[in-house]
Amino acid sequence: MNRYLKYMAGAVLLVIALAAMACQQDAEPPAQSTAPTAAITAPTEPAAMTAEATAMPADSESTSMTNQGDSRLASVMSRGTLICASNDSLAGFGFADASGNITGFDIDLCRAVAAAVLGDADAVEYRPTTASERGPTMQSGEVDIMSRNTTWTSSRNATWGNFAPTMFYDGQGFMVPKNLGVSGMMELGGSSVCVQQGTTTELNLQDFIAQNDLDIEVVVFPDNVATNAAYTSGQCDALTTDRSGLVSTRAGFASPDDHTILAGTISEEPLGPVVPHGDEQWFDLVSAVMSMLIYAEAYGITSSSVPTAVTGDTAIDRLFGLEGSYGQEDMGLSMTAAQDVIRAVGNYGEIYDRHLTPLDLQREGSRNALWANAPCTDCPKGGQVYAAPLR
Ligand SMILES: N[C@@H](CCC(=O)N[C@@H](CS)C(=O)NCC(=O)O)C(=O)O
Repeated sequence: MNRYLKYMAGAVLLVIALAAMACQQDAEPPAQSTAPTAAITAPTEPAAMTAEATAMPADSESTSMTNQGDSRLASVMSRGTLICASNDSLAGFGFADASGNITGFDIDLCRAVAAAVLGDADAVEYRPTTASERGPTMQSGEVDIMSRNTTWTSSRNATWGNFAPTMFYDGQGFMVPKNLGVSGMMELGGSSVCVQQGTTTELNLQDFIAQNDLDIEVVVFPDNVATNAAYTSGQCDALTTDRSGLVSTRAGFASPDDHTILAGTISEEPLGPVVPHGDEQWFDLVSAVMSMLIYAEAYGITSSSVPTAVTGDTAIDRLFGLEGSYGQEDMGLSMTAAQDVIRAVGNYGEIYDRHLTPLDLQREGSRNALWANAPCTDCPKGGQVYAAPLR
């Protein structure tokens, strides 16, 4: 019996020792997690994709600083301004006038965040950023937000920052001079196409050419101005970018009617704001500002009808901080932040009408209408514009 007990005790000890060894092995990081960053760049990816997804700033110190948990909200508040990477050459979305004032649909999102955090929509410092500068700019941590016709993709999400809800749903298209006689995208074989580097546009064009076995000469330029100038001077037969970008660009031509935007799109381009990785509170706050704009429209509240006393409508009262909470305390927002936001920039529909309706970018019937059963009575519905409910 004693011998049997001794045998059992030995067996139990052996099992415990083996289990401990196994646990230790589990605790080791898996081999692939220590693989060098370069492994992310699959050799089969097109060069442009590789460069876009992995471009890192020469000195990544400031990136690690933001990743260590410094509060972005605290630094914006102590600085007194929001630093916003923007476009300055795309009319309607982000465009600088002769005196350097930047306005547009994307710009108003930065203004809305500044109003939410600082109570002042003008407290924004803009950093005009070309397409290829976007990755390094986000990774450096030098801006608080980027709001600039930027497509949300998985690799950008993994390497540039977190994308807040989409502000404009788009797809890539082509524009040609009417006298080229091309009436569809599949007729572009044998032509040359101008495109800007560092964009999803450039990558999608490569896919489109390969998939359809088209003989297209791709002519790449470093920025918007150079790309458009090359197209208008006839250096290439066609211009490709997001359809909204084509509409905006064509509106600036001397003779817009001489150019056709071909029917159809070759990609998905959900355009929205990005915040640096490493600060969830800041990401949540920016996402909530998008919710404020969208739900203010859904509830029929405009810049001139912001309530400051309880209305009796629970959802409206919660949004404007008059009753209940949607998490303002946890996000570091004042209870009445939405009052400042909507008074300063208006609701989503007002922003759209101010900047995009003049370009003839039809909202009604497009994906940029509010979701199908949004509660408003006089807003365009049946689209995809939607964000986290405020509660
Ligand atoms: N949505 C696409 C294209 C964005 C883009 O940068 N488009 C060009 C052409 S419309 C632009 O805005 N360029 C301005 C610049 O780089 O100065 C992306 O995110 O890659």
